[in-house]
Amino acid sequence: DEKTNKMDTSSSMKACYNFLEQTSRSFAAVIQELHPKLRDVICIYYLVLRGLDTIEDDMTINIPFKKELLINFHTYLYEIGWTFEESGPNEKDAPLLVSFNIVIDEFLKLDVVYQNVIADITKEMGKGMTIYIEKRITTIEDYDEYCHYVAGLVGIGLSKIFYASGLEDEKVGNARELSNSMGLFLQKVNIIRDINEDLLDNRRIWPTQIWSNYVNYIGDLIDEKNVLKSTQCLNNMCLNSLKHIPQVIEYLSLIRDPSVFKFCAIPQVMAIATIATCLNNPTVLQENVKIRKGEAIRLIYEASDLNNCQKIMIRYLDVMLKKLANAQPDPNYDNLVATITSSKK
Ligand code: PS7
Ligand code: MN
Ligand code: MN
Ligand code: MN
Ligand code: MN
Ligand code: MN
Repeated sequence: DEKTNKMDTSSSMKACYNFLEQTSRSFAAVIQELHPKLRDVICIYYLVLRGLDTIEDDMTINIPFKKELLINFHTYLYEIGWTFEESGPNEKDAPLLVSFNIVIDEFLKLDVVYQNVIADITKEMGKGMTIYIEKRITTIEDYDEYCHYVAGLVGIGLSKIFYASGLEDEKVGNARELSNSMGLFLQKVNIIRDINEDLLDNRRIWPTQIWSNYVNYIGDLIDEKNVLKSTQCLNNMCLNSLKHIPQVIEYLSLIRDPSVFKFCAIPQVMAIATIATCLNNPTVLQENVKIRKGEAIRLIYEASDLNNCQKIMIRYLDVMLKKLANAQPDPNYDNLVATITSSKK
């Protein structure tokens, strides 16, 4: 049945998988391994949100026009032939928007239940991105709200799709808070790891409520003369992200289908490994640190069930405790040790 499914793949769906491979190194593999009932839906869901994010990230589009595009993006999903060709030269995902009509064709072939979830999430995310064009991320509450719009909503939509496919229980479909945490953890790790590149692009995502305890200006975080304070700030950001781990484990415990489990779990264990690398690591402030290739391959192989995922989590939490034991005095030390220790239970 998997074979017939592959033979039925239209040339426009094949083009969509090509876009997926071009735009995401990490998600392409896990999406392709999904149960045939989910593979195409999630590929299209990914490409729609990637298109929206490409507009959000494009700093060459003037603000009134960008707002209009973000707010209305969900309606373009129903406009046969719609494309966008004015994306800036620095946007690596521009080809997707230039050929977006292909994604629309495939979107309109999806079951209406899936179309509705994708369009609703796109609408809410576009609205949230528009709010944060002008609104600064000042408090930790703002930070969680921004991450909800750009990643928590992705998780909420995925859970609804899993339930609609019949592969997962209604409990998953309704798990809003846990799904939100799945997205928040991934997004926060991305925001921590990308601090240098985001600041150079004039994107300020670390909340003032956190960085102002360490530096006078957000740009000072990547200035080498502030390395001690900035590393403490980095550790505070790591601490903030680690609080989502218990909910991540709880969400994973609800998942039944093995392909859905791997799809959900692999990005989360990669994120844990990334935080373990970033913690107390001043290199993060200067460049984009990555986990080693061999480590990533091992994680993909290992993250096959809940027991293994808990083992992986504990392994990395122990790595973090060891790193902290050798660290300079840090005001976050006690909180970090307490949060890490309680996550292990
Ligand atoms: C539909 C799989 C599994 C319940 C494009 C997966 C960009 C971290 O900013 O590309 O370019 O550096 O490195 C993904 C929850 C969302 C959250 C968010 C759609 C997990 C548009 C991923 C992905 C929920 C906004 C990719 C959130 O990082 O970012 C599908 C459960 C897109 C998930 C963005 C970020 C994703 C992200 P950047 P990256
Ligand atoms: Mn973005
Ligand atoms: Mn982005
Ligand atoms: Mn980026
Ligand atoms: Mn990023
Ligand atoms: Mn990225």
